[in-house]
Amino acid sequence: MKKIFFTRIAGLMVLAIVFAMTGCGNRDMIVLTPNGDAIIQADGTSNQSVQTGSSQTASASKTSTTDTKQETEKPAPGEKSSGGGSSGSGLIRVGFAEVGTEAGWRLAHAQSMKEAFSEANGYQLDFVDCNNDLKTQVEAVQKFIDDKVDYIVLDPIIEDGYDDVLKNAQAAGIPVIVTDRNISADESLYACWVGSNFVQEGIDAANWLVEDLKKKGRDSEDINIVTILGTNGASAATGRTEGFEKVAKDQPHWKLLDKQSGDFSKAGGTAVMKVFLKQYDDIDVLVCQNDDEAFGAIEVLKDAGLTCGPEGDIILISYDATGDGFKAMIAGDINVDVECNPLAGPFVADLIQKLEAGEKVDKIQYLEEGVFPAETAEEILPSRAY
Ligand code: GYE
Repeated sequence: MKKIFFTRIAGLMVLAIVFAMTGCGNRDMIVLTPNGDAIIQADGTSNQSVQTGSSQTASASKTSTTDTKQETEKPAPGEKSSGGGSSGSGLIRVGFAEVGTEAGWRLAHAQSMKEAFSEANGYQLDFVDCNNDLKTQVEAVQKFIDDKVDYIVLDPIIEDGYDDVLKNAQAAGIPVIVTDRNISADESLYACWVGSNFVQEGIDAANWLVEDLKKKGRDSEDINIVTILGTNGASAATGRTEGFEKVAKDQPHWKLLDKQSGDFSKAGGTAVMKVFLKQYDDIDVLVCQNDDEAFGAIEVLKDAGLTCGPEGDIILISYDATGDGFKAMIAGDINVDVECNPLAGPFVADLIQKLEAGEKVDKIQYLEEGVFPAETAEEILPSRAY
C-alpha cells in the first residue's frame, strides 16, 4: 500500500487518525487522540497541545496554505458592519448555511459546527439546514446579510450560483468563510475556504484499487467498474470522479462502464444500484462516493444474491469513513473507505477568531485524510470520533 493507514504514538496509548493542514511551504499535522484532544505537529518536528473543549473535535491553532500569497484580513473589501451581530450580547453572531441531512457524514459535520459555535464558546449560531436546495441556501445567506450577522459560513451544495449573494455579503462588509465543498465564485468574494481535497480522495481510492488488484494477481484482467456518484454539481462528487479517472486512464484493463448520481443518500444508492444490476451482469468494482450510497447498494446486492467486500463477488470502494462505514467494513461488505473529515467546526471557529483579531488567514486550507482498508477497520474503529 502506498499510504500509512494509521499511526501509533506512544505505543497503544494514542491512536493517531485524522487530519492535517497542508501547504506548499509547511505542513501541520493535527492528530486526534482517543479522548478528543488534539496535538499539532508543526512541520513534523515540534508538538504543541491544543485544548479542544470537545470530546470529538480537534482545534487548529496553526494552519497552512497552498499559496501563502493569498491571504485575507477581515473584512474584505469593506469594513465589517458594527450595527448588527449579536446586539450587544458580546457573542459573535455566525450564520451557517448547511447543505442538508443527506448522510451520516453530514450529521457529524453539522454537530461539529454546532459544538464549535456554542454560546459557551462565545457565539450565537444561526443554523440553517438548506435541504440540498440551492435556492433555499442562497436565501439563507441573504437572510444572514439582512440580519447583519458578524460572519457567514457557507457549505455550498453545488459549485455555481452564489456570486450575487456573495457580492451582497461583501457590500455589507460581512466576511464569508466557505467550508467543505468548493465554490466557483471568484476568490475575492470570500475570506477563505477550508475543506477536503476531493481530487486527492479520488486518486487515493483508485491507487488503493491498483494495489489491491496487483496483490490478487488480477492486474492484467479486464476490470469492469461502475460508480454511484454524489450530488450532481457538488465538488465533493466532481473532485472524487476527477481524481479516480485520472488514475484510471493509465490502467489499460479498467473499463469504466457507467456512473450515475445517487445524490449522496442511501435511497439514491439503492436506486442506482438497481439500475446497474439490470444493465450489467459482470461488475467487478463498485465505487460509491459516500458511505450512505454504499449502504443502499449493499442491500440491493444482497437482495440479488450477490456479495461484496474483501471476500465477495464485487469490490466495494466507499468514501467518508464514518463509524457506520467502519462497521460495514468489519461486517465484510466494504473493501476500503477513503476518509473525508467532517469535524470542521473548530477549524472554522479558529479562522473567525483570527479574523476577529485582525490577523491574516490563508485563503485555502486542506484537511489531510487517510485511507482505511477493511483489514484495519476493527483496530481503528474504537478511536474514531464520528
Ligand atoms: O462525502 C457526503 C455528504 O460534502 C464531503 O457530503 C461532503 C459530502 C460527503 O453528503 O457524505
